Amino acid sequence: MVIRNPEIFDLGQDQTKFWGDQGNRLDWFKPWDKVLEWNNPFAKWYAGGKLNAAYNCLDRHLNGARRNKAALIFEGELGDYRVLTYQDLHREVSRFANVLKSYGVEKGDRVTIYMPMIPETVIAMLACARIGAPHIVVFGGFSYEALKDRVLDAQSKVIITSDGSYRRGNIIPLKENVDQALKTVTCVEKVIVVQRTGQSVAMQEGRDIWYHEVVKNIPIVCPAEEMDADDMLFILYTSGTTGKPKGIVHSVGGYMVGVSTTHERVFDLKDEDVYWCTADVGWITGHSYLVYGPLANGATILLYEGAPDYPDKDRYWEIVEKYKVTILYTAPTAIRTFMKWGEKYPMGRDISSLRLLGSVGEPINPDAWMWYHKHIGKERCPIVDTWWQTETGMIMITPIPEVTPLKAGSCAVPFPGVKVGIVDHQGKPVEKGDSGYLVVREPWPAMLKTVYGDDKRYEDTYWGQYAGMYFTGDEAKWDEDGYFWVIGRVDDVINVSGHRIGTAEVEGALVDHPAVAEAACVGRTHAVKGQAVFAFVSLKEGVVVHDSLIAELKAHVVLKIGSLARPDDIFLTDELPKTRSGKIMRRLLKDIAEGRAMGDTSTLADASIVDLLKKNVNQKT
Ligand code: 6R9
Repeated sequence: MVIRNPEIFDLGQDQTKFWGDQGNRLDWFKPWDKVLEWNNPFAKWYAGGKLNAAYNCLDRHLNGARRNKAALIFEGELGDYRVLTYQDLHREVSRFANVLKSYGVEKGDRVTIYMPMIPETVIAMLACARIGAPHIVVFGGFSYEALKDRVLDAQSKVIITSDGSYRRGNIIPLKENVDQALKTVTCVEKVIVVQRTGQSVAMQEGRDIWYHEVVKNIPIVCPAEEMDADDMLFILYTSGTTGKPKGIVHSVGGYMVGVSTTHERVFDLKDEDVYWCTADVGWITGHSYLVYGPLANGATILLYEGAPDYPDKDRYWEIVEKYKVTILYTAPTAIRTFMKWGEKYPMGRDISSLRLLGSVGEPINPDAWMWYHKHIGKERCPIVDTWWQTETGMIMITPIPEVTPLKAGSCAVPFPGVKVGIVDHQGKPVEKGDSGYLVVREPWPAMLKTVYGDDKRYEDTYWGQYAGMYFTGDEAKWDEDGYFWVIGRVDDVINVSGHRIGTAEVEGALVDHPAVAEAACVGRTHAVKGQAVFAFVSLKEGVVVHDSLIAELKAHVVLKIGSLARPDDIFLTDELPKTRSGKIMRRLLKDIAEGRAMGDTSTLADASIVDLLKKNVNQKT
């Protein structure tokens, strides 16, 4: 059934030969000695090679006609726009790299970027890459507490932020959040502030600097640092099963080969494309397929600052029409939102320039797939449903346009050079037609290098479940044609609108509130967001329940993490159902939250709690 193009699929056994060939797509200061040094589970890809990510995204495009090609088209929420050619972007990146150097940022120093979706954010990332300073991009929707955790864990020396960020006509006070976050932090020496919204902000003498002032008199030539292929390119924090988010470390060589290869092949990139990835740069999709992959390939990227419904619900389609976007890469939650708003919005705009559509972040339900295909792709554009993770760095399972026949709701087959499998709880491969845990069987170039500062956590979390296999935390099914259907997470991670939220993080935020004794969170199916957070909370003895308590608890989660983690429901209960050994029975709570018949309660310490919970939840919802 699957038509395989021999040129790109027939790898035989030799994965490293394939990735060795792909390595040649980049410019290297020094060629690698060995494609892969595998010291299970620690990999060194392109060992001995030297390169620079920013050089590969910019300098090498400057020799021919490409230097005048649009590298970045920026559309502001207010409708303002800017276009930077490759030459422009190269100049701005070099200039800002010199600014960072002038403040003592050296190779290996960490820099936190807490910004809106504006050109300076991309410039800042590439400037860090140019001088070999790993960046930590923190999503602008995270609270100051979440920002502080990340700054501290990475021990950042510099923060780059903006005065504020536009969101649906409102302003999010990013600089103010940075000030709050830094109250008790000592590692940060400088805060560089981009002026975006123009609102007044407090500038701390000696620490805070305006971007537009410091870039004025700085040289525009800055040589790119020669980095080992294995050096760190960036850290990106993501939620896991335990309390604190993990700093996922990606290294320069393997990551750049992985993202540029997949970006070109999966999106069937042509030189004249206008490529729009709607993900925020605060997520891995923004890193790999908005910045590094496309720019390494010399593509024209579109960067949109704002919300999809501002000023109206056709904003995305207005942008497609305005810039003649050819490739659109977005998330199922966005597609379901567009479905809810109705097809009149895309129909009112000329979106005929689109030729390829992508989906990422969570399983796409066949209904949403069909709607995307019909109303956006006009039954003409292939849809690439791409499965991957922050940790994998690059797309792992995906159709290849014009090569892999598509099935609505399936992410199809592994990318060439990637070996994934589905195993049962003993680690044995399941038969076609069955489901099990999704694993990766062999190292791949853009794989995470480690968890920042915690090699053991890296080993235990990802390679400790089944010997020699990378554990994804996802459950998937294999069909008769060998197509993969990802079902969802099997660990304590909730996927809200394509964003990973650890139940332990939300629980930690709730118990931090003085009224709360205990909390347990589960994901509940949600028509638009995929999943929503449902929290069960027991209060401390003597706490008086007042009308605004639930709202107060929700606000506390927003303060600790950000609005993306706000529980949709908080349910107060005297006790949480526990096993006799004292473990909270999450599966049971999930069944209750979903309104499902319940599973095995035989190990429950006090079965009457469940009846009570179920009755009360049903009454409430
Ligand atoms: C790229 C990204 C990773 C988790 C992953 C899985 C889910 C992502 C998916 C998908 C089904 C797809 N996921 N893409 N599930 N089909 N096409 O989203 O990274 O934020 O780390 O999330 O997202 O559950 O394990 P990240």
